[in-house]
Amino acid sequence: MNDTPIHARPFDFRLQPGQAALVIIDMQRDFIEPGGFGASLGNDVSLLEAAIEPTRQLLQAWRERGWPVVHTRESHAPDLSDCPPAKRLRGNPALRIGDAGPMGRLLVRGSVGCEIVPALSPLPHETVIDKPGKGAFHATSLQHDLKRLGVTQLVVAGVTTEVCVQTTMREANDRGFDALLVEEATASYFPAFKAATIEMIVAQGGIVGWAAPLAAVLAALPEPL
Ligand code: C5J
Repeated sequence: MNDTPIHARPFDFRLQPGQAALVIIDMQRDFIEPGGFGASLGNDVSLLEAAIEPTRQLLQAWRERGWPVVHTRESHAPDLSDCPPAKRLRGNPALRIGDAGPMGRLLVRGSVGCEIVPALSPLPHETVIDKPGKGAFHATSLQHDLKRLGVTQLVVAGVTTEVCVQTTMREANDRGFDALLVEEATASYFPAFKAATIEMIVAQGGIVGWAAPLAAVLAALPEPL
C-alpha cells in the first residue's frame, strides 16, 4: 500500500497504512485521576487530562480504518511478584504500589485505578499489554504481538512523556521500529520535561524517532475504506 507523509520533525514520517500501530501508553486512572499512584507521588494529576481528547481522536481514526491498536497499563500482579522491591520502596510516597487507595490497590491488576480511563477503554479485539516496567517491551509480549500484527511503525500517545512514553520509544528504536510521538496526545506532570523529551526524540536527525502535531497526523491519514 502507498505510504502517506506526515509533516513531522525532524522530517516527514512516511506512514505505512495498516502497518502502523497506535500505541497508547498507560492512560490509566492511577496516573490521571486524584487518589491514584501519580497523586501518591505528590503530582498535580490534572496536568495529564489534556492528553485524553487528542488521544481519543487518534483512537477513533485508527478504529475507523481498522488499523492495529495497542494499549498498555503499568501494572503488577496482586502478589507483587513482578514488582522489584527497589521500585516499590523508593522514595517516601503517601502510598506505595500495592497499597490500598480510594481506587483500590495502586497499580495492581484488577483494581479500578489500574484501568484505562473510560474515554479510551480498549475494545475486546485490541491488544492490552500489562507491563511491570516503564518501557512497554520489558518483560512483555509486545515485540511478538507487533510482529504477529505485521507492524513496523508505531504512532505513540500516552503518559507520562518523559517516563513510560520515552522509555518505550527508546526500546522500540533499538528493536528496529520507526516511532512517531503525537504532541498533544502526550502529557507530563512537568510540562518542561514534556517539551525537553520531544526535543530529545527528534534531535540528531531523529535519534529516537519523530514528533508531530495531532492535526498533521490526522491530515495525512487516507480515507477509511
Ligand atoms: C510513571 C508512566 N511516570 N506511565 N509511569 O511512573 O509514565
